[in-house]
Amino acid sequence: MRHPIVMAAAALMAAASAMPAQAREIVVHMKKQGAEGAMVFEPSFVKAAPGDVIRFKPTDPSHNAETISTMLPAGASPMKGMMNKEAVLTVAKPGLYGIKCMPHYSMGMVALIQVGKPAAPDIAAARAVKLPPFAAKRMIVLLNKAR
Ligand SMILES: [Cu+2]
Repeated sequence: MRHPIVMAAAALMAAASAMPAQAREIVVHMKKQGAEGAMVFEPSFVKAAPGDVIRFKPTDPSHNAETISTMLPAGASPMKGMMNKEAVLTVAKPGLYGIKCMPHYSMGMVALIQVGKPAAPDIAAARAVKLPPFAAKRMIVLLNKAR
């Protein structure tokens, strides 16, 4: 019979390897004016890992952050932040999460969260999603960064 301490150590190591890596917190600012123009999320493109937490901060007033229902990984929970409040999105599922600010959606205030490594069909599906013209223009630039 193996020594009980050795067995306990082996069990601990097995448990540790089954746990996900430490989740990160990523801050995205909601701004009236940023490096990419007026009404922006900054950064507007985020690479995250499953389980990471994205915090959308009301750095400037009159914004919110919410998921774009047509640009969300299968099985991912939608999120709708309140105006002028921090919105928190835990990205549990891998894939592409489209984010919009409702008041400035038509002005192109969108962001893209890439979680894990997106599959080519997922990128193609996101490209096919219809958005308001200014939002579509910015989203295409963000989708070009997804890989
Ligand atoms: Cu806004």
